[in-house]
Amino acid sequence: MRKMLPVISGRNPVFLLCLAGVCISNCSCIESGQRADFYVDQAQCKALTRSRLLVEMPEICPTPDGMALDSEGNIIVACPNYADQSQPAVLMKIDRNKQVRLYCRVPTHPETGVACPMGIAFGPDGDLYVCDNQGWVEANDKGRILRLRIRNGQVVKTTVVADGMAHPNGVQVHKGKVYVTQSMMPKVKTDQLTSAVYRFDVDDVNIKVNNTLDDANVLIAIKTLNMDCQYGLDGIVFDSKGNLYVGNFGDGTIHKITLDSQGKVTSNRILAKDTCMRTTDGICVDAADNIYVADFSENAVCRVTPAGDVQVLARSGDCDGSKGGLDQPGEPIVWGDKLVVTCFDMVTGPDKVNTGHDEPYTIAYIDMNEIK
Ligand SMILES: [Ca+2]
Ligand SMILES: [Ca+2]
Repeated sequence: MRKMLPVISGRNPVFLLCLAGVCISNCSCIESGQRADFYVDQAQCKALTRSRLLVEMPEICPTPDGMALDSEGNIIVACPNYADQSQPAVLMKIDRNKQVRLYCRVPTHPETGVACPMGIAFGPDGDLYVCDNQGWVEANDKGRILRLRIRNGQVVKTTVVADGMAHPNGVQVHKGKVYVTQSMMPKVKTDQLTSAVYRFDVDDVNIKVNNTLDDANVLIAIKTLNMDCQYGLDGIVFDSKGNLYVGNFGDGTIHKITLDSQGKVTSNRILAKDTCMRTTDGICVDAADNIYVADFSENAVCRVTPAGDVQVLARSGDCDGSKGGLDQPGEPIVWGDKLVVTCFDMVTGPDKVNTGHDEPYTIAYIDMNEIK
């Protein structure tokens, strides 16, 4: 029997506020850190165009999140269903005709009885790597990296790559390695939140993660300086040259990380930070190495050029998504001439444009011809 997780409201309020990325205290922020008043009124940030509706998702996908393209060019969407834990976590498929159907159910955790798929990425053999973020609703160390072999709508083989993770969120597969962001590492007792990128081998099995900086799989750890939004590394992508980029959600920054031929980190710097980009959730890259950023809190999508310049591409006010608005954008992906954006539509708080979870559950897009 499935064990139900509690609904997201009303439990563990401090943690939930932290998850929501809203003010957790009226602290005085350190000089070098981000703070709410760094950002300008978004009305001053002119968007290049507007988003449109791609598809409405069925009720089994109330909180669409991570995406990946399969070998046929279909979009696979992860649906952790935080907004309705009575729904089983699923992966959905959107084909080129914009038909939406169930791709597969995600294997549940043996203890919690649920699965919480967020970031997803295909590996070299077509297996799908899934961040199962068990700790998103309520803090725990039960998060997993799953490797799923999916055939004809069924998971025919499940491998637990890593287990015991506090908050796995984004994933990319690159040159035989699986790179994962852990957005929160509460065991690491630093004044500002520490988060990290973990790296596993594509063939790793049952790696036990302890969520400290002593973990052998930690590639790099970064603090989130914005004390108004203590939520760390989130979106993750590689460019065509093999540079690694991660978004530090609370700081609204994009870090550029370079690696040598042995995979060792050789540099880490902030590529982009802008008064018009408040939060950096999911990110993706185009053929010219522009990075697209879901600005979760601002209902906006931004573009970061390889030089680090930031443009707001589209932005929406508080909305339900029915007219194609950005209803709390979670992750973008380039799909032909469209920039497709999931609308997470879940989290509320004083720094969030979104004021409520609402039907319909939507995926929006931006016409890339309009943002050239
Ligand atoms: Ca909605
Ligand atoms: Ca909404």
